[in-house]
Amino acid sequence: MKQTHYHTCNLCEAMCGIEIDHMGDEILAIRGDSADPLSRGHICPKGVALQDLHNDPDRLRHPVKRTKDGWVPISWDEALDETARRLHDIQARHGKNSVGMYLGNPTAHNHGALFTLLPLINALGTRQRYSATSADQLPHQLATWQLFGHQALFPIPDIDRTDYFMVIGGNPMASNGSIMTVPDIRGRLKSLQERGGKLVVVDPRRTETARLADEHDFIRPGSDVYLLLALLQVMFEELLVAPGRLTDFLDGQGTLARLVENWTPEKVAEATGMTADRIRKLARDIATAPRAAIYSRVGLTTSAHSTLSAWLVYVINIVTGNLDREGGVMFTKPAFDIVAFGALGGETGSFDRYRSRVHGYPEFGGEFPVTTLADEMLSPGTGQIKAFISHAGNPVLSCPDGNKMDKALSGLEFMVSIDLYINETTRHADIILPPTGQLEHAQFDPIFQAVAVRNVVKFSEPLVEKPEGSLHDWEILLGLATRLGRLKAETRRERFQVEATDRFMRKLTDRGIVDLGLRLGPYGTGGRSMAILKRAGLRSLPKLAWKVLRGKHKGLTLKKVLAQPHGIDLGPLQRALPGRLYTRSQRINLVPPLYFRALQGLPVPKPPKADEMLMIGRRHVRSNNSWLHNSQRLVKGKSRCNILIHPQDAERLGVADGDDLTLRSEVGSITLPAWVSDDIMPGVISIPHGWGHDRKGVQMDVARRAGGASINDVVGTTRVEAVTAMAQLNGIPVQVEAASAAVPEKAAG
Ligand SMILES: Nc1nc2c(c(=O)[nH]1)N[C@H]1C(S)=C(S)[C@@H](COP(=O)(O)OP(=O)(O)OC[C@H]3O[C@@H](n4cnc5c(=O)[nH]c(N)nc54)[C@H](O)[C@@H]3O)O[C@H]1N2
Ligand SMILES: Nc1nc2c(c(=O)[nH]1)N[C@H]1C(S)=C(S)[C@@H](COP(=O)(O)OP(=O)(O)OC[C@H]3O[C@@H](n4cnc5c(=O)[nH]c(N)nc54)[C@H](O)[C@@H]3O)O[C@H]1N2
Ligand code: SF4
Ligand SMILES: [Mo]
Repeated sequence: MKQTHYHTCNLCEAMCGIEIDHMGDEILAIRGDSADPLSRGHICPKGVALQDLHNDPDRLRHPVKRTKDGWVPISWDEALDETARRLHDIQARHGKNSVGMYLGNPTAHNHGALFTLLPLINALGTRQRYSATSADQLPHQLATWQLFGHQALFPIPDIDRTDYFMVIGGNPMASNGSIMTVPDIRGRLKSLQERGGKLVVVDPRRTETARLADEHDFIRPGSDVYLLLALLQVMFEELLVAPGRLTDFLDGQGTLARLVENWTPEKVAEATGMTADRIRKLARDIATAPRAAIYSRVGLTTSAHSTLSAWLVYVINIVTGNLDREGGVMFTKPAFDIVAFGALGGETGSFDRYRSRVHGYPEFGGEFPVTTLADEMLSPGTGQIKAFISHAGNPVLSCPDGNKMDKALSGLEFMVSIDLYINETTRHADIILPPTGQLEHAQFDPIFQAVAVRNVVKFSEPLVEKPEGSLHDWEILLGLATRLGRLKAETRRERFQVEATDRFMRKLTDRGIVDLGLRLGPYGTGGRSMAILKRAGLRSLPKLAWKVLRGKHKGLTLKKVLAQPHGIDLGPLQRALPGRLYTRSQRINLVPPLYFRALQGLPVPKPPKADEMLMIGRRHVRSNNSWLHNSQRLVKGKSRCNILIHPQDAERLGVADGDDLTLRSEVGSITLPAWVSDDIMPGVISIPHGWGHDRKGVQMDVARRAGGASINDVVGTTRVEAVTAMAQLNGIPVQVEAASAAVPEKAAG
């Protein structure tokens, strides 16, 4: 019998509600759910392709082990036991830090995994932790921690009420928003313009978002920091700085004014590729708009000087009085308040408490930057990574210098991947532990509900029962944590603790944690329990949990959320300051010392070198990082993995549209066809990341044939951001030539 199921797509951050017609396990159709209060029926092609993931014959359905004769299926007990034993053995011989762990992007989309990471991290006790954060949003998190006291307290553009929306280094029309959960961005931007508001885009490419914009400025990759400093200089000089009610809890205005004093538009114009007049106009427009939201994303945070740039964008929002203002950038009030829970666990943020072994890079939030991951595996000595865990990540394609990463992974003593596929990264694993697929587990989004442009809450049941003999991500992570814990426990007390945590989590399950979080959250009525937690810390949670869950509750509970399968609208963003601040003083210091120092070290802007080509990335609505290329529906047609290049540059290089170009850097070279168009700045080329699946051993049939190459084979690991050592993935200098003219690599050496 045909049934309809409501779900939330978890492929990107937009949290679109979807409506699935199905007969048991057979999916008949996937549409946007028009009753979803946030996405209002919006869906993109990836949402429809969830059925391809669900049915993909290449998706692993049971644990596999690599042997001389290839991959063989093994039982869960065997797989988990052996994994724990190997990890424990390596740590016993080489110390705790000999096991490395990397968490990829989908970890953030999987509530079960998020909830069970802590026991595994505790059981491992390694400092060799990594994640996609340092190839993505680290500078935003550093800035929110420094300014607002919490690494997850992000100001979100109040896009539905703003009059002036500036996007700098983001392309939400392709990405569907990031650290800004905003399904149906097109509709929302249209409404902005219909009510007389303006969309302004600053990007080296005329992107899909720029095409809708009222104004678009090309900017030279990596020069945003100079533009932002000049915007502030104009604002101070022309007395446009007006923080309004924020002044009551704001420090450092005088320092900031002095710091930006010399960064005049004239000084930065050539380096940015924008005129001084234009920069002045932008500063005045932002400052005089009744309500403005300046928003930046990966084009800024993965470029040169990303630490400073990310901070300056927030600073501009603050000094123009747009922080915590309706129509400006605001904080959410999420039903499951991960910000508050993070604080209970002491996870408000940290930086440079200790440094990495090989390059001395600073820790951030308990992790080292991915720019040193391969070197930590390759460089011998105490603390060398000998064993590795990858969870929902594909560092061979997503981290700088994929070939080095390949080499590093192939030299490990042991590797385990918790992943759905045998891909570029997991092919190096000894054991792969595949979790349930996207429609086989429940869906709740503690992270993305906390960064959405409206306060909403929703919990989706799985489409189908968990298939016999499969495990959810959280069960795998907990299974590993418990087994490791058992092997490590030395005292009776420690053994008791391991079993108690295991029992607690299995009894509670992912649903219990959601329920608990909702009851303790701002719409629950767990005020007293929350106060106890605040005093006693998260350690008291197990004791408190059952009391909270079994008690009578007037406020929000999981049951109430489940009764609304389309989700519950909790209203527009609301003012929250200064109460929401986590800084000790409950004030905002505009210029924390870290940024003061970083600014002293900022080099003077340089005009572009003649003939220098800078490579930037590109996202497309039919793709998602490295892992959705096994859906025929999404990859069909002409390959999108090509080199967008300006006609002037194409002419200089003697290539026409479709001809092959070879890119070279100090670490590698790739060849791809040219896409000649003036949608890109002269001197800049743009290529999407995450392609090139024909590496030996990849078992993704459609992806293998989809063509393309990985740009991270050209991006090296030495170009790191000065403060955090996070990856620079945009604005990479490369040599470009017609493939016909390229000297083969060997002969060139
Ligand atoms: N050059 C360049 N490089 C980039 C970027 C760029 O713009 N340019 N972007 C960077 C950014 S922003 C990011 S976030 C990273 C992403 O980098 P990664 O997170 O390392 O890579 P993904 O391509 O997202 O790979 C996700 C993996 O998770 C698996 N997976 C999917 N769902 C699940 C699940 O529910 N559970 C488990 N266990 N596994 C699952 C998939 O099979 C796949 O192997 O790439 C970064 N790299
Ligand atoms: N369809 C799709 N959606 C996705 C993803 C995907 O791969 N595909 N990935 C998801 C992930 S993990 C993330 S983090 C988000 C990212 O979300 P976004 O940040 O919106 O992603 P991008 O489309 O890469 O946008 C970055 C923009 O920065 C521009 N840019 C590059 N260098 C510079 C620079 O130096 N200065 C300025 N001003 N601009 C620059 C690029 O041209 C590009 O338009 O998207 C998420 N959503
Ligand atoms: S925009 Fe597409 S991929 Fe993102 S949540 Fe919506 S349907 Fe899923
Ligand atoms: Mo990302």
